[in-house]
Amino acid sequence: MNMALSPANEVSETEFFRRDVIAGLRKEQKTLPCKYLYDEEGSRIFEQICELSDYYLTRTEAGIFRDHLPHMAKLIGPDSVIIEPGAGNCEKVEPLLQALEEPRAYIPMDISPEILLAARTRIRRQLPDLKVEAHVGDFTAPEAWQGVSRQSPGGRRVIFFPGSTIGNFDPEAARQLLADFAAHLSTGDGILIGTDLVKDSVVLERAYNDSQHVTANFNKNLLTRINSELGGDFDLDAFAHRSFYHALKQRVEMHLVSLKPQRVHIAGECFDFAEGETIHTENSHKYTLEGFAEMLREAGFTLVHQWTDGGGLYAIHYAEIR
Ligand code: AVI
Repeated sequence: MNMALSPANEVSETEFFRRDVIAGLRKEQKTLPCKYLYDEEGSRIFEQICELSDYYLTRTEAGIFRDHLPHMAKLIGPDSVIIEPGAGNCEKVEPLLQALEEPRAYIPMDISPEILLAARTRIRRQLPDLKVEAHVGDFTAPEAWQGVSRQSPGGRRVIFFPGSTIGNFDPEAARQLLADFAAHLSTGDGILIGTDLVKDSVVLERAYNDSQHVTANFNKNLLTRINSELGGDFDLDAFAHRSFYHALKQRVEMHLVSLKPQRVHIAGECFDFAEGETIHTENSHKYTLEGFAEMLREAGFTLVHQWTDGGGLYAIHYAEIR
């Protein structure tokens, strides 16, 4: 495993978190970066979200893969190298690796060495001929890509980016991320990427305000994290979870609403909240097929194919550098 890029040590990670929290809560519209939703507990709650019947994204994406893997594998071709930024436990890629014709290598990238190590062991057991080259690092940082070879000795290199993770980037940042991905590829290489689609706001709002309140726990866990890691004194009962679809911006916004006027202390600073004031904690952008094809084009890719489910809820796009 490439450990040269081990994550920042614990002290500086907490310091980054402190700075981001203080800066975000000082803004006119209070905000917190959504990446902080994923501490150990947040990641565990997110896995629960993926199992919810209201949250259609995960199972719909899995269904599209199930139905169209042979076509995807045919387009990618033999001897491919699959690169997965933010791979996590690497579970989503397994059916693809199984379907591909003699894939040459799999390169998962993640900030957690423990998760990567476990996944590498599992994949090696299942596909003993596949070279698995895990890279520890944050895929949005250029350093994380050092050591990920630009050259593939065999077939094409394909970036695998499922889960609608791109939706959590604002459109400009998403375009830039795709352009950065393109810069790590060469002519003939590709990207296989999942996005949630624009749809009826009732369906979207149900997915992000689930009846079992798991998404509410996920959102509020950010306050628990600030309390425990930064010595904050957020009263969790004094905030409510709220998600809504912003049709013009084509995104679901997730907020924490202050239920009363209150003052919160964090790391020696205080923050005042009016009743009804919110902390904006996440955006989840939704795309049309044409809109995302255009974004891929702007980033330097040529669209090859798009697959959707029967209900038109979700899409997987395959594009190449030509
Ligand atoms: C990780 N990401 C694609 C999820 C989404 O749907 O935007 C995060 C999430 N937030 C609330 N529910 C799920």
